[in-house]
Amino acid sequence: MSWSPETQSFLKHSPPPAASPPARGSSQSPAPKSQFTHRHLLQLAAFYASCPLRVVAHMDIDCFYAQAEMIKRGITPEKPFAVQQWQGLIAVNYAARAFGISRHTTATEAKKLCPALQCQHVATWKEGDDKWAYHDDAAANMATHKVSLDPYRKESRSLVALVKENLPPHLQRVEKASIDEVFLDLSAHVHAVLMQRFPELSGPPPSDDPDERLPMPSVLGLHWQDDLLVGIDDGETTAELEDPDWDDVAMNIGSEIMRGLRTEVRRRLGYTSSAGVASNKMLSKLGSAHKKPNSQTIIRRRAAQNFLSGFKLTKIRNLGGKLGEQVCMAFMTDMVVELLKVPIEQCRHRFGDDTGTWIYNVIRGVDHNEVNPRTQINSILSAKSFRPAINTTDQAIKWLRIFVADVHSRLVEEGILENRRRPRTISLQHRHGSQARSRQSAIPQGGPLDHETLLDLATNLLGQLSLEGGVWPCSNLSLTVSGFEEGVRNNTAIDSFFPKGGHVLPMAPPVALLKPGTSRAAEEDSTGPAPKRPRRPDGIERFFPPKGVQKTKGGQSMLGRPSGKQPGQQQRGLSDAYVRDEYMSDEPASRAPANHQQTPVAPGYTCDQCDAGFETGTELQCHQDWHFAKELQDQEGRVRPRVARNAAPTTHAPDNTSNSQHGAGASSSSSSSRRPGRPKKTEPGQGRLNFEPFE
Ligand code: TTP
Ligand code: CA
Ligand code: CA
Repeated sequence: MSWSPETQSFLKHSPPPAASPPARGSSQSPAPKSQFTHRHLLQLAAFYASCPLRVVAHMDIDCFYAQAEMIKRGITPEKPFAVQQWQGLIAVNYAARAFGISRHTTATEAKKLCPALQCQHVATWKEGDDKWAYHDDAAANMATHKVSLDPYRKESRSLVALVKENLPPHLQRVEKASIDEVFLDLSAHVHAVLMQRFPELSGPPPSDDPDERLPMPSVLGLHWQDDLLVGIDDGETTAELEDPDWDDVAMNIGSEIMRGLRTEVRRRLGYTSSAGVASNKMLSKLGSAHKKPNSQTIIRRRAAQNFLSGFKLTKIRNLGGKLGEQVCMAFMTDMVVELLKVPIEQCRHRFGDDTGTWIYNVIRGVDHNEVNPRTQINSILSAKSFRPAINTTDQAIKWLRIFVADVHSRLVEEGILENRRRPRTISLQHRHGSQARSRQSAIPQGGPLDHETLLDLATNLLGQLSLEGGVWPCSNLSLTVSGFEEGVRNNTAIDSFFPKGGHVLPMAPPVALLKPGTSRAAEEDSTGPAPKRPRRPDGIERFFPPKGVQKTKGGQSMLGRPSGKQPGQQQRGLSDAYVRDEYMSDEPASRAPANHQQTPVAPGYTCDQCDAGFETGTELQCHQDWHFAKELQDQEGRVRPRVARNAAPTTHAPDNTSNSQHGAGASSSSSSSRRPGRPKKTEPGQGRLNFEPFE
């Protein structure tokens, strides 16, 4: 829906709703009025994040991987069932949870707690295979298997497609929040239903004043069916609400929409789910986790503060990491109910005006984050942690082959064969002891992006890392393709190889092509007959970088091509975060204990905004807090160094430099050592909020 500039300005200048509506039937006000106005209604139709009638829902599938496997195998919900990864459990159904089994239980312990428990190991890629499969012996063969989450990704796609199909196309905003979750901004949909059911709302304001209050709703009570309705004070209720105002009616319509949607998910895909319906993302997410499985929780505006009072601060979205910890330390409590006593001035004094105000508001249930209707992925990662570490190039290449098969099969799902979507960048991350390094290069845009091309590019990157030494033993490798372009025609990007003079610009070609006697130009000129691909050299010679390729320096690509933004290429900014499945690493994102012969394996956590890799969920959370705080700051467009200057949570923290790495530069590198111009690492005790812009 698009609004004229006049309408937009009209919508923006909205006074907040009155604190409370005038009493019904009071002598001063014979015709009872709502606390909401005609302007609020228009804001609702236009998805205004600050609209007090806003309705946002969050839906999360119950014990997702477990249900996925159970549905596939026709196992009924009352049978205890868990999904296993190596010796740990990564999803446990509710029948098994009744025996005290959780994601922290090992498969062996779980069997003791419930001998009838059925465990299914996740599908794996077996070393040497070119397709994932369910292997009975996977748990005992961690060194030669790599987890495939393809079955769950496929289900996740069906879920998002079904949700979108079942909401009116022009009134929906769907954000895929993780592999089994979506946020929905139901505002415009709810507005349409309101107009249909309450024709008295559809006319212009009688006095032409948009700030004129609406009449009170012509309903005496609202029915919430089986939903859990969070109460205004202690206790929860499913009872009707007397004297509802329009925000309650809007929420009631939202809950009806969600009930219908969840029923459809159950009917068509077989999954039970839980949902939270509230006025914003933060509350709706807390709501969906409040009562599981197969339930939905409604948090009306008037119940928000009561609902939040019982939570620890760190349970609130974006406060689960360092920022949350700092707030708890600053005010000596982690309970929201206590933090509600802290005056706004103190919050601002400790955390700066913007962040302080945000903290003050969020614990009161105020959150104006938009539901971001991205449902497409913008990067694909395949990774493996090695215990024991690997020590040779041959071993590494075996894994690169698997990564390539994994990434390629997902590229096919993204439409690579039809040139619907195509990534621009490939990167290889490597871990040796505590040192993490990565190399990336552009993906040539002409010609097919097949296994062989991907393997050449990946092997080339490994070669570049090898040249620097310090590669073995290697404890983790991961391959990422990112920066997807939409609707790439077969040869569209080939044009970009030809500068005005008609010379071919080289783009990180496979190493083999740079061996003496091979013609790079002939190979890349896919407008002519395809030349026969030269034999790939074996052994270490593969790892020497092409002639003329140097490490990135001063914005120049490794091939001397400027790595800046290319014409027509979209610059990737912080707001362009892509949707990525939560648990894409080979290891359980948890806490799942390692098997008895092996030391625990650090899960590979990757930031969905900048590709930075982390070993633990806490590190990732802390890093994401940094993004979040910076985004807040950027939104304000102001810079107020208070707590710390230029502080970033890790050396991976994104800045302009790392964003530009996602550009079309032919090749670039990054490592965990600090580079000039990068933000300094936080000192112990130093805060991390408020930033100066990066030059
Ligand atoms: P969750 O939604 O966190 O959990 P769940 O769906 O299993 O259970 P719940 O009913 O409480 O929502 O995660 C979704 C899937 O992601 C989960 O089924 C398995 C995977 N996962 C991991 O592999 N490791 C983890 O640490 C977590 C939290 C999830
Ligand atoms: Ca879930
Ligand atoms: Ca989830």
